[in-house]
Amino acid sequence: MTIEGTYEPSPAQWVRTQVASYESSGGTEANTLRDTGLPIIIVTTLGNKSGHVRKTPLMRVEHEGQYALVASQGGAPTHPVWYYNLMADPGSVAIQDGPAPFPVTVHEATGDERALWWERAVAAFPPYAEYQTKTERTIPVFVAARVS
Ligand code: F42
Repeated sequence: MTIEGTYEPSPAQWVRTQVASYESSGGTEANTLRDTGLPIIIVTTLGNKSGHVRKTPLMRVEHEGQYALVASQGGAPTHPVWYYNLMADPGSVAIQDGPAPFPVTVHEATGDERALWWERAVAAFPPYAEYQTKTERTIPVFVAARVS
């Protein structure tokens, strides 16, 4: 299953290279954050302004088939712009975690749900905790569930 539209690769070379390698190898290559050994997933969204297909590597935070998508951007003061794509069209999202992408629906987690998924996210990728100390903004956490 794919999100229809013109794919617009990331302007960041390391990101678009990781996406290309991950997809062309069916998720068997370029599937970690650099040499950390920590797994990543590829999230496809629809550009909320361009309508183009955007692909974003994110750390893999998975629990019983659901995923957290953490809009950390290294603790930058602003959200990554894929955040606005998800907010605009949470029904046009796919995750690739292995050989092929699958459709998901996402919602932004708040309150206890966010606290639970934040704990899972930091367990999967401890730097998230440090990123949160670097910024005034509360790092958004989306929960993605497969569309059955
Ligand atoms: N980023 C995270 O936030 N969390 C992670 O866990 C994470 C892990 C990770 C692992 C591996 C890796 O290679 C990268 C990783 N990143 C992680 C970085 C992530 O892949 C993104 O590069 C980063 O989050 C920034 O996302 P971004 O969407 O802000 O990317 C920018 C650079 C970008 O692509 N900008 C485009 C451009 O042309 O400047 C526009 C993209 C876009 O979606 N445009 C929308 C459109 O309509 O087409 C409009 C968006 C708007 O409303 O302005």
